[in-house]
Amino acid sequence: MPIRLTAAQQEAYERDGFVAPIDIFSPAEAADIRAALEEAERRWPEGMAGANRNNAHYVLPALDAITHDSRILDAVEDLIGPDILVAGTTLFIKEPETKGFISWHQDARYIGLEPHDWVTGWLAISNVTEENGDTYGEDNLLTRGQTVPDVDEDAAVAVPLKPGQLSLHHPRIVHGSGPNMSGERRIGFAMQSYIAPNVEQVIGRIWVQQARGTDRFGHHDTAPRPNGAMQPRDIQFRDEANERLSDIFYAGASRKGRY
Ligand SMILES: O=C(O)CCC(=O)C(=O)O
Repeated sequence: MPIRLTAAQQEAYERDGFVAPIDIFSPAEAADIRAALEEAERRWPEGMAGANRNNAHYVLPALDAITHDSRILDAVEDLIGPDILVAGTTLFIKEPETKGFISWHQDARYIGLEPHDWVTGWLAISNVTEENGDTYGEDNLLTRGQTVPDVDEDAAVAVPLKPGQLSLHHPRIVHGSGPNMSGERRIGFAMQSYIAPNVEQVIGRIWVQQARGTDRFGHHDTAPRPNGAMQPRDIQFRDEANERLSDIFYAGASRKGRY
């Protein structure tokens, strides 16, 4: 018996490679999360921009709390079992009427986590709607050439989410999103990813946090939890973690991008 997902949701994940929407945070909790995030963006604009949107859970307790929220972990446990590590997070923020988009891709193609006993959680912090658009070009927010060509867009499924709702997707599901044509910010927080302890990083090294259960494999280094908002020691650690991430994302590439 699943503990958080319904049997139908679990079947949907097995059939489709994703399950959404999953109700996690109440509208009031989601509003508090958004307020904490936007307060941090106001106080530390540089610290929350560009590559610093990777692994911001190492420097912001509000994001750390989401990553370790038992309701999310219950849903993740239904898919990958009771021993759960968090390998990283990314804030995907698209400002109103901007061109940034995410081309069709599979996370498993570039993240280096093998085998695929892992799942990505994507939490909507704002409304997420189809108005996020459809064009492709130079403003790809992905790090490098991960685009899957010739995707049959007629077979694509829109996944609108309300603030506080979660989607869970499999490492091999092809997914993406268009530019934000709306007048509202589009804010998502990806827990990228929740991995079972047997999963190895085959391109480089990573730090992980133990989210639940036990790790009998010890493949990775252990990351600390934040001591407060934007503490210098935590910032230094996040920067080191993001350096390692950049080495993984750009392994073999002749130039590095912005993320
Ligand atoms: O924010 C998006 O639309 C894409 C997110 C994504 O690619 C991911 O979470 O793996």
